Amino acid sequence: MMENLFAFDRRQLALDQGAVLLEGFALSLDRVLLDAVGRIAEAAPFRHLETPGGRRMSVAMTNTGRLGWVSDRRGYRYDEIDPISGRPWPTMPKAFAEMARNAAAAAGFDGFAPEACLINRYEPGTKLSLHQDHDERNLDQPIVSVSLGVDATFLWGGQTRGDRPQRITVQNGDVVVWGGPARLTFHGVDTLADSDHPLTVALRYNLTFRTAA
Ligand code: MD3
Ligand code: FE
Repeated sequence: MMENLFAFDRRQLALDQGAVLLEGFALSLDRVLLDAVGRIAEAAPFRHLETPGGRRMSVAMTNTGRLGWVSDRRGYRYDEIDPISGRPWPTMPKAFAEMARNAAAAAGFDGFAPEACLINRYEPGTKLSLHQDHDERNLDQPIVSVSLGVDATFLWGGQTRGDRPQRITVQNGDVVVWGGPARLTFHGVDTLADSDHPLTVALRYNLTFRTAA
């Protein structure tokens, strides 16, 4: 009985073909995930990557897992080595991989085994412009994204850059699974507003789990 308390208002919303919002799916793990992010960032600090065009990204990033997503003047790619430390990325915590696998399964993608978890950190004023995630070789595998801290507005367009994006608010603990026909959808995050969250104060974190190889 007690374990079902508050479960009634957790919606599972189909945002699009292949895109499912699992409201609050990671809520009971929020502290565990944020504590782990803190430990990961001690070994692999958040940094503002340079785009191939030479611009500094406003989102700060780090990674955990066998592979990490990096960007520099040479392009975007997955790498086993953190270019700052010269060492492998911190090992992906079991709780991360298990949560991502369970979320993917809840959205209809069984057997998801993430190799990379990109961790994005947003402060007020940070945004992520519309883009596609196509640096992964196996596009049959979904991407699982977990929002932590301050609310944000996801933008997701269509299959071409010009499609007018739809907007949806994502909150601490929300998980979105993007797969199948939604896998190459253009998406981004609107400018983060000034806000206050009990666990992260002004910040938002997003974890994206991917199979990269
Ligand atoms: C839709 N991150 O790291 S996650 C990214 O909130 C990224 O930090 C955003 O986009 C963030 O690449 C949004 C939502 C997301 C992730 C992957 C997708 C949406 C997606 C892949 C295909 C379609
Ligand atoms: Fe993306």
